[in-house]
Amino acid sequence: MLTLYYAKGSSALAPHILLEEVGAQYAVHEVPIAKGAHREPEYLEINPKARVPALMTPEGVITENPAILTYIAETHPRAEMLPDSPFARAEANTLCAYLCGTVHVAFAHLQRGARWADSTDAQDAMKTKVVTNLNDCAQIIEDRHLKGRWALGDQFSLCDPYLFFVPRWMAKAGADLSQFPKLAAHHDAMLQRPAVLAVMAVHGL
Ligand SMILES: N[C@@H](CCC(=O)N[C@@H](CS)C(=O)NCC(=O)O)C(=O)O
Repeated sequence: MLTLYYAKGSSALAPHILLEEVGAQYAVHEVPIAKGAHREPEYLEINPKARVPALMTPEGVITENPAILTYIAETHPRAEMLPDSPFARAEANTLCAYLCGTVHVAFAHLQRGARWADSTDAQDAMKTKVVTNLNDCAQIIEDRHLKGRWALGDQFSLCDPYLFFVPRWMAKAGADLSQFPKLAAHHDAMLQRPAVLAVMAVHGL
């Protein structure tokens, strides 16, 4: 049995959607980060980084969205959430790594600037760059990574629930999604999927 540790509305939504999409047997455990539950000793034993998501598996805990998404895809091969060819897999990895290491971090400068600077002036300066940085990321995704109706083309994959977050991050930051028609269409297509709607309801979205 898998257990997903999640906070409502957090990026844990991505693996949560993927678990639903692949028909996994799983449980969820809410970690309300707004109440600081991710910093409590019980959760730090699960993930000492004090972040969600984390996925408890029979072999141990996995953290970091790209690793969690890949694990779910690889343990449910019949759902075909990872492409077969090494090159297409590398493209999937590239997008997930970009979302994790660049886009999510660019968004985090909006509310989590204290991770990088103590001075409020510096934190405010970081906030002023968030929309520009997210727009730059969105342009790269629009031009290079979004290959069709779904991220990798015609086939829904592990990238799609993660990519779903980009418009959400942009909206929270006040960026204008209408400049990115492919990303906007992807977001609309995600909202047509029963698994996405079911998981969003659990997250109160
Ligand atoms: N690189 C991590 C980022 C996880 C992350 O930053 N999660 C946020 C929620 S979306 C979090 O736990 N924030 C709590 C905090 O910053 O204190 C991943 O991809 O899983």
